Amino acid sequence: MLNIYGHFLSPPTNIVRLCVSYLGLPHEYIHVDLQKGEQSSPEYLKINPAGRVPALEDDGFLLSQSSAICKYMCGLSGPSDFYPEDLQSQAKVNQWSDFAGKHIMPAMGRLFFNKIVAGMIGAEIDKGAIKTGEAMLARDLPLIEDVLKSREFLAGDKLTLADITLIAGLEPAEMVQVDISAYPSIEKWRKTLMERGFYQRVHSHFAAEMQSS
Ligand SMILES: N[C@@H](CCC(=O)N[C@@H](CS)C(=O)NCC(=O)O)C(=O)O
Repeated sequence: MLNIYGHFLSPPTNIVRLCVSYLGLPHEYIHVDLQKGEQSSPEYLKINPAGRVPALEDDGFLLSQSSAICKYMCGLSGPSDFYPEDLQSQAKVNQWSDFAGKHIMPAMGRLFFNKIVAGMIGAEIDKGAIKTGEAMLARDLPLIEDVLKSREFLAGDKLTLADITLIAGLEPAEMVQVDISAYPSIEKWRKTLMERGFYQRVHSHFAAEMQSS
């Protein structure tokens, strides 16, 4: 049984939750309360010495970093279109997953931290970081829009880990006033994915857990 540690406001956690849901692997999800500092508790530091979520425990085997966790779970699940075995197909999935994880997610992270989290934890709002995040999105979302205009999914004609990474990265859009409707192909792709069972089994939308906690 896999134990997945995370927090619902953490996009990297949500990549892992969406991935395990898509793969249908039996697991237990354990909430780590970041606001209470549980990530720095001696118990949690034994699971992830970096003091961050997400983390995974598989019968004593410990792993962190959302991308590494997802690829490990894909390995457990076996070869599939979601994370293909063919070298070049897999490389393309990695390319787009990295693009989403290393460009879109940090851009959204700048907006999310400064527009939402800073207020929650009493940190100073960095307006420069908000501008940088917006500029990063203005540079990269048009490219993704062009890609999704020409094909159904980010890395080709099949849903892959790249789509999961992007959808998790874009989840806070409404909360941070990023207008996805300016990108009709992204909007259509996103709506279709959010209606699917694997997504709905995790949550109806980003931060849905906030309303019930
Ligand atoms: N690159 C890591 C990012 C992990 C990360 O930064 N997690 C944040 C939440 S989004 C965290 O745990 N922060 C708690 C802290 O820094 O104390 C991944 O993809 O897993």
